[in-house]
Amino acid sequence: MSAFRWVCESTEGRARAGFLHTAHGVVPTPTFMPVGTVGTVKAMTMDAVRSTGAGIVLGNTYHLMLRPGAEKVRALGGLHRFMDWKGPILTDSGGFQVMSLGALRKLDQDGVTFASHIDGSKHRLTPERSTDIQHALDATITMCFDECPALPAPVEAIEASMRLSMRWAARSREAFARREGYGQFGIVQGGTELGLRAESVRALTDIGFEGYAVGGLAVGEGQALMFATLDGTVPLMPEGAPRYLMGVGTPDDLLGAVERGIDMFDCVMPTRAGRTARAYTERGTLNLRNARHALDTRPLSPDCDCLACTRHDRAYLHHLFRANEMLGPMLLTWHNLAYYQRLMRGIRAAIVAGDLAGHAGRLRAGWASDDW
Ligand code: PRF
Ligand code: ZN
Repeated sequence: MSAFRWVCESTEGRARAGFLHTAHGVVPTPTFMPVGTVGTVKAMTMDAVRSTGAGIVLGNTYHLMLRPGAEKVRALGGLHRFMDWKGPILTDSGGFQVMSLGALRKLDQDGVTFASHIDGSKHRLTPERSTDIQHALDATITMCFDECPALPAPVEAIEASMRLSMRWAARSREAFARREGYGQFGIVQGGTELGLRAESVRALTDIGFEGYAVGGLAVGEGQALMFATLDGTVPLMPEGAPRYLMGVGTPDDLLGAVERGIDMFDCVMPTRAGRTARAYTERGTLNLRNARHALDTRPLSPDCDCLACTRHDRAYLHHLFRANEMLGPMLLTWHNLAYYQRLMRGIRAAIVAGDLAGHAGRLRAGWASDDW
């Protein structure tokens, strides 16, 4: 089995094309990870997820510890077998979900105590417990247990939170069981304060991880501030390790972040939007519930090889959503994930060909055209 490593293939400006080698296979980067929160990419079979070209998926410590429970997943052969995904799986560490789900919670220096959003039962997560759970799930990539403050927040609060996350990162690393082909990522925090971001990168590189994530963004600061923060942060991160921007984003966010040196992404957008009739395409987004699609016999996107685009037309998709049929969310989730994977393949090919600048211009012109 090969060691966990990221190998650069080519660069254009700060953008990188490479390969992530793991115990569960090799993933070309930049890559987008579909979100499989509770051991399922909602509305999709794993064969359908595979057919879009996805190479790695994400799972969640928080949700899986509550249901069915990490020990149950371990007893059932680990998350790969449980959900039928043989490729790499990255699991988020839980802290972000405890906060973002607004669960009743109490944060202290040691960890966080919270009430389950399912039945109100009391649970506790610490860096050690989160890391152990991710081990029980058999995550290919384990994330550090961190805290992500909502923005805007007072600088002092962001500073204290970042320093807490760095102490938790050291404890997460201590608790991590090293295995060939498996890795653990540190998470850079510090809001939009570049000085705090630099301190956070130093703290994490001193500990040493197989990869580094940028957390604490896309939490209300807006795209311009997010990009400015990446401009000041990513160049400080180790060149030889994969870089992951957590919870981002729109196609335009992904393109801008790749241009700034990011290799990995995850986001609920393509799957969540698909369930609510919103489609991402080369020509911007559209809502299939809109009456203008009722008699439209064109495919959703002529460039797409997904089932929704090759076997059905816009009028049928419109009908499915108006009739609240479950095939509507299924087909549109499939399409959106196919679009996100096609987007990443195109961006990667452009970096390798040395034409990211030209490709980016054409992508942005297409999204702006809104040509229906
Ligand atoms: N930390 C963790 N998970 C996350 C984030 C974070 O800061 C974000 C921020 N966009 C999304 N998911 N652990
Ligand atoms: Zn499609």
